[in-house]
Amino acid sequence: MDRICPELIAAANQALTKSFQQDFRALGESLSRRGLDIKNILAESASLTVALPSWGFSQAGTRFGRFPIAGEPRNVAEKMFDAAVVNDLTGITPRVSIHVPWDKPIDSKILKRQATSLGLAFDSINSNTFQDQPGQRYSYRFGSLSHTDRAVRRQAIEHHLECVEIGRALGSKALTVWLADGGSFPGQQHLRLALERVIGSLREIYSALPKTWRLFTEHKPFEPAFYSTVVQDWGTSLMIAQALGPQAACLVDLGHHLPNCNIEMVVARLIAANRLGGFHFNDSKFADDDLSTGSIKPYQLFLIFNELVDAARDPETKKSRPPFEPAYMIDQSHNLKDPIEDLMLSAVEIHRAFTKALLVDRTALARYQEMNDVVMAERTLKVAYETDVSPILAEVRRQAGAALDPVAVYRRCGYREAKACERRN
Ligand SMILES: [Mn+2]
Repeated sequence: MDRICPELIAAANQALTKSFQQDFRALGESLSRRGLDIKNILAESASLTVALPSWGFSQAGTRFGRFPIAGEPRNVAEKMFDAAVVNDLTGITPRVSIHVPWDKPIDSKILKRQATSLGLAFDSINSNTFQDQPGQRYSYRFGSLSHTDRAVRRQAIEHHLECVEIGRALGSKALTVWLADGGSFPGQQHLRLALERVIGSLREIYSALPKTWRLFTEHKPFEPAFYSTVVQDWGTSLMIAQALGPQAACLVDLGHHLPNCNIEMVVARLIAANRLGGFHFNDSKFADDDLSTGSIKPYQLFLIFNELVDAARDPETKKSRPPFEPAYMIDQSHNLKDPIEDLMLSAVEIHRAFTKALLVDRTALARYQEMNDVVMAERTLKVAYETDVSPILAEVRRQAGAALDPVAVYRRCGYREAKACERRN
């Protein structure tokens, strides 16, 4: 069993049709009382797609342990089948982001062919210079692109050039640099020189980037370095992007901020600088980057999409070069949940936040902001946020041939049980 059969999805949808249609009609009526046409919202809502992380299909566990479930994928080809299940049932996740070397293809042509046959394409390619790989000449123990030794930096640069080559063969259009360099103790690293070396190394990578590609850097305040991460916040990430050139942009991982950080402000500033590259979606309670998207702070996710929708509708942003096209991707760890179920539900939560942001009455909001009417301005956002857009999300899925209720179909089809028999080590 490799795909969810379309007849099964259609039959499951058929059983829900009556109640679904009632809910959709009721929402349409309530939106029309607010001057909104559900057909227009539906069309805009259907424009969202989110990429899936190749590393998100197994139980990654925590530093304390890993509790694998039966039927986990053993290689990148098996991960592609799992990704196809997520996309077949949600209809909004048609791309996979590959991590090298964890999911380095043995033959990129064969992997690309498999992806195409599953209705999938490839998103950005992700590097890894935060672990030593077997056979590697120099260690990254004291850093990679920021290392004091030029030979180590050269090795890390070469790895990124290899990622670009693999990405080219797969049809990727972006390189995401996972840069964990930093120091765990005061005095360990010269703070300014470490950044200079990172920018120098990235310049060499940037100069080898195909002209149609983008290069994303991700910031993170700590971990694995516990005192000073070289790219610790969006300011440093922006400095790097501006030093490199127009193809470089900043990636915002929602879990890579210190507690209580106003992430929608970070997003607004990066948009203003025309350097918002995209997102790694996840959620966080304390300072982690592992929890399911929308599981802890759904209002924050909505407020982030509110900035994105606002910018997308702004005539000034429409004129920006390179164009305003943030890349959306999930980057979370699955410790307890079945990764396929969690990725489906996370994609739906991202879709939900985006669709709610489409409902914001921006004319009224601008007026209240001009009048300094704080209560009504906030209320305008809350009215959109409090609207249950589930029927719109379901209709987008239905029109894409996907499931009204993805998890229910997944549980009924027995995919995981079939894989548990097939995928024995
Ligand atoms: Mn990330």
